[in-house]
Amino acid sequence: MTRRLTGFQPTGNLHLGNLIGAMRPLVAAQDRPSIAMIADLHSLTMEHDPARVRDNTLTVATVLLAAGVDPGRTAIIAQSQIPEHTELHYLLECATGYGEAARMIQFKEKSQGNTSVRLSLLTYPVLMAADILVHDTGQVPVGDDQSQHLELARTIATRFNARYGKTFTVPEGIRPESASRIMDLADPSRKMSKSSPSAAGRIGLLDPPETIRKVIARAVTDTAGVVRHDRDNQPGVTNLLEILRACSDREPGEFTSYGALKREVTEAVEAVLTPVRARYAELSEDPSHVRKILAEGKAWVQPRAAETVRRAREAIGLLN
Ligand code: AQP
Repeated sequence: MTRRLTGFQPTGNLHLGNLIGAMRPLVAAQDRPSIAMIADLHSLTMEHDPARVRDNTLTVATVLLAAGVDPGRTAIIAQSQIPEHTELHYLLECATGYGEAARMIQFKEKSQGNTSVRLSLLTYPVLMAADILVHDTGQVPVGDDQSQHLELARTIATRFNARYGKTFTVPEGIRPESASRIMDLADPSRKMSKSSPSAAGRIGLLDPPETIRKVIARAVTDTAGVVRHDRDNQPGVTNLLEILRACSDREPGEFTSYGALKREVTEAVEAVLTPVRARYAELSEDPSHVRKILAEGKAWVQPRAAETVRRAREAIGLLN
């Protein structure tokens, strides 16, 4: 059956968007072989605090478990602990043009106005291609911001196969439903994001209930005064309706005021996050358990990754 890979950067501030858009679909698809990869190497492409990357890596693994990812069915791995990712990265760089990497929109956006751009930011999409190809991944859930990178991964795989012989599975992107894109509560034109400097628009998965209540109470709405699902004209209200739908698993009813809508959203979000928080607290009591899960995930997927690298080395002309 087609293998699926979902990545999470350990950049802190995991939010409701990560849960609804990525963790829940991962849990829902656990009848298929899946890998949840914590992309710690990717988080080194921008200014970073070493201790935080390490802590955040364990936090993401713990939150994945708390959200219901079953390590018996989904391998949870830390990217850097499987050196085959970086070995394949180099081989793929030898099949990628400089121009291909430099024209990635995310590279342009993240490097713009930045005086010290890391070389790894340029080559990030090639590492992402290695992450996907090394595990013979058939499906990658991608949002709009990653679709160009997935296209590059497909191009590199296809080119490598054509030039050096069939080596890689060419992956397909699968689109999350548009409804699963959760927007920032303070600025609903942007997606809810870990790296947004302001926490005003973010519902943190581990935030206390009171903080979440306040963030929802202050969510930007509009002056229309009616609760309608209208993404173009009422993006804030529509986002709240989408959150409600995702958290209560039913179509929202009628609301007479924005206050009433926000109260119901708060309750629904709390109902979803309370068990995640409780499970997270339990798991945090024994950090060695989470490290063991990562070690088991590594042991599970590494033989296949090593075999892919062996094939790629052979094909490109290296001694095995
Ligand atoms: N707002 C969102 N709504 C739905 N899904 C989302 N995801 C991210 N934001 C939303 C999904 O969460 C997974 C992990 O994302 P990531 O760690 O790769 O980071 P990202 O996609 O770059 O978005 P973030 O979490 O907001 O981080 P920053 O701010 O660092 O860019 C992915 O499957 C993603 O689609």
